[in-house]
This record gives sequence, structure tokens and C-alpha cells, in this order.
Amino acid sequence: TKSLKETLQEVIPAKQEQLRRLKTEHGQAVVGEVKIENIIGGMRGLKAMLWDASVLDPIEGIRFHGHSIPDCQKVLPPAPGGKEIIAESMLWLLLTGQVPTTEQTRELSRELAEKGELPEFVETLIDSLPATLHPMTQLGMGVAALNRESSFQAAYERGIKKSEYWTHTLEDCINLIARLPVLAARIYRNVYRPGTPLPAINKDLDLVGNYSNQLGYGDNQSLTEYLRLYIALHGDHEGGNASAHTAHLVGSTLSDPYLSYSAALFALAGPLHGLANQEVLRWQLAMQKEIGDNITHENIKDYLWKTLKSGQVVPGYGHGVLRNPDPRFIALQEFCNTRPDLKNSPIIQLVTKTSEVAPDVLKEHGKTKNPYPNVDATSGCVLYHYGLTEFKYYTVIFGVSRALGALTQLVWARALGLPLERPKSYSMDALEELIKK
Ligand code: FAM
Repeated sequence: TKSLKETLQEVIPAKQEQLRRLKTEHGQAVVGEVKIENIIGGMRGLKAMLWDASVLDPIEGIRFHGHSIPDCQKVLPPAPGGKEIIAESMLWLLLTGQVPTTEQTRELSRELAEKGELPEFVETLIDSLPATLHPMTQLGMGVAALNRESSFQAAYERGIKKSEYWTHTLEDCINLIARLPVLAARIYRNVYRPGTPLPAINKDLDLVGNYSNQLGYGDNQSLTEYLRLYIALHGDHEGGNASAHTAHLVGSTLSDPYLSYSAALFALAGPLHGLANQEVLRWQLAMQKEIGDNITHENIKDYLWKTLKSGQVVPGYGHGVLRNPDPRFIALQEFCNTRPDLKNSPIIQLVTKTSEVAPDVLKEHGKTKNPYPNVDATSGCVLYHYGLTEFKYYTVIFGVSRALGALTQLVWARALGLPLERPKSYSMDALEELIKK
């Protein structure tokens, strides 16, 4: 059975050839136009990035190498005894475009478990941070510090050929994916469970099985399965989202994967991006407090208007690209519907009822281009139900996940020899000059 690296070695030449053809034969083909509204509107809608692992259709939602979420749920191997997609299967699909066999995912799980140990100085660094420092700041610092071990950086200093960049990048990316959950679990223990022992990595478990175990929830199979699904589904959301784009931009300078992904984590830490799941929970709990047990559509509607009239956004709704309910939201809601404890949980019921009312309210409000729930409308609330109630930590879990897609792109960017990213900017005066012409 072929390893991940061997599989990649096989698929890379055809992609290099595809890129060469696009560049030499179609380099002058026009994809779209650039309007001033794109330039001043956060480049929304501008088709200007190459990203192979996933494409986001505004209506259908995300597809990973052409596979929709329901397809992935059918074909990607789960953990032994589990049903949900695991991180290893998703990573394999993202990196190679191929569906792995069960054996291949097991081997990858073992490789990741073997590489998961943190260097001692990183443990010391993380343990020295104050518990009051946001877990995302700690995660970004830890990931950046891991770059002392970067194979890419060491090889670059030695002076390797460009064609060899990707193998060292892959090595760094696999090491980072292996270590991220261990680092993230250590942060959780330090901040929320000080003094409790961190279990050792179990070489027979998958990446997220180990993560759940190290967080202290290994006995809760339902939460572990949820984390598997959540982490697989959040793995990639095409290239333009702020975290993935940051990793790509920083990586394009040939900064190593640790530094690139650490920068991505700080983009993820913003409330309009990864922090949204924390915000959703805070907002839903405040709603729950205010309306009490009488959860009616009418009460929720009033609360939604109160939020909007106070000038705040409704967290968990809207999207930069999507124009329909997020299929990731649907998949997570389906997970809840198949489990009676979750289905009857007050917070999940509130999320469900809110999703029945909010789209109409947001349509009437008339601002957002997408009045439907995004994945974060529900993601944190399931964790809360299972007792993982420390919501400042939620974005860290997102950060463990997004590495799958962002690091995949770094491997491919080096395999394809993609250049430094450097768009052209304009001043307002220069734009006005342009209009006059
Ligand atoms: N509630 C109220 N107003 C909203 C809104 C919402 N949920 N979503 C968008 N708007 C407003 C938006 O603030 C903007 O107003 P201004 O013209 O006054 O600036 C207007 O509607 C047009 O925005 P848009 O074009 O529809 O959305 P953007 O592409 O600018 O922004 C989001 C997309 C996701 C940042 C935005 O919808 C939002 O703030 N949502 C709430 C926060 C959230 O759930 N973020 C999570 C996104 C998620 F998918 C992720 O990254 N994890």
C-alpha cells in the first residue's frame, strides 16, 4: 500500500503539467473584471487565487476535490468503531485528490501519533504563559516556536533545488499537523485544568481521538465523534478566507510552514472569522438568559431585532461567499438530530429555533447578502452541551482543523513553484485618475 508521500509523488507531475499548460497556452485568457467595488470591498468576489483542494460554490457550498460533504461522509474512512470522517482521511483527500483506503488512513494515524511529541522547549514556553493570555495567542506562539525544527528552513539554508522544496514542506506540514492537537491540548489543560496530568499519546488512536483524550474527553465517544466530524469539515474552505489566505501569502515568501500557519492562526482569531463560534455561544446564552424557558419564535425574533438595532451583527449568520445555508451547518445539525441527548439539549434547540427565525429577520433587515446560518451558528453549542464550556477555547479547535487545508496548499504551492504573492494596490487619488481616463 502506498504512503501519502508516494501517492503525492505520483500525482504531482500531472498537476505540474496542467499548470504549465494553463500558463503557457492560456495565460492571457480573461477570468473576470476588477471593479472599484472589489478594490474597496475587501476583494470580495475577485477571482484571483489558485487553490486546488476545495472550491466553494455560493449555492452548493464546499466541495473537496469535487466531493460534497455528503459524498465525503460516504467514502472517507472513519476511525475504528466510529462513523464520522477523520482528519487523516480528509487530509489525504485534500493533499492527493484521492480517497484513501482504510489501511492508508490507519498508517497515517500511526505516523502522526509517532510524530506528535512536542520539543521540550515548546512545552516550557507554553507552560510559562499566563492563563489569562487568550488560548489563540498561545497557540500561535507555540506554532511559531516549532519552526526551530523546520526541515524546510534548514534545507533552504543548505541551498536545495527548487524542485526539492515540496518534500521538506511536506515533512514540516505532517509534523505540524501531528503536533498541533498536542499543543492545543496542553494549552487547554494549563488554562482550564491546571495541575491535571496530560495523557500520553496513544499510538493506536487517530489524531482527533488522541486530541479528545488529551483534552480529557476520551471517554465521551459522542463528543470525540463530533470533534472528528467538526475538524474534518472545517479543514478547508477554499483559498480566500482570511486564515487560509494568510498562510498562503506568508508561505509565498518561502517562510516555513510553522511561521506561515502561525500567521494564519492570528487571522483566524478575529471575531469576523474563527472567533465567531465563541461569539455565537455568548450571544445564544445571553438570549437564553433573557427569554428564559419560553422559547418561542416571537421571543427569538424580538431578541434578533434587539441585536441588530444595537448595531451588532448576528453571529453565525452571513458569509463572504456562501448564499445559502452552509452545508457544514446542515451536517452538524444532522449529527445532533441523530443523538437524542443533543436533540433535546436546550442550547441545541435554541440554535435550531433561531435558525428557523433569523433568515427572515435578516432579510427584512436588508443588509447581509446571505441571511442563512454558517457553520459557526451551531459548532460551539455542541461543545458546550458536552461540557466543553470554555468558549474562549473554541477557535483553537478550529485552528487545529484549518491546518489540514492551509498546509495542503503550502505543499502544493511549493510543488507547483508558485511565486511570491504581490497584488497591486491603488490610492484613492490614483483610482480617481483612472476613472477620468
Ligand atoms: N448580521 C447583521 N449584519 C450583517 C450580518 C449579520 N450576520 N452579516 C452581514 N451583515 C452586514 C454587514 O456587516 C454589512 O454591513 P455594512 O454594509 O454596514 O458594513 C452588510 O451586511 C453586507 O455584508 P455582506 O456582504 O453580506 O457580508 P461580508 O462578506 O462583508 O461579511 C461576514 C461576511 C461573515 C463577516 C458577515 O456576514 C458577518 O459579520 N457575520 C457574522 C459573523 C460570523 O458569523 N462570522 C463567521 C463566518 C464564518 F463562516 C467563519 O469564518 N467561521
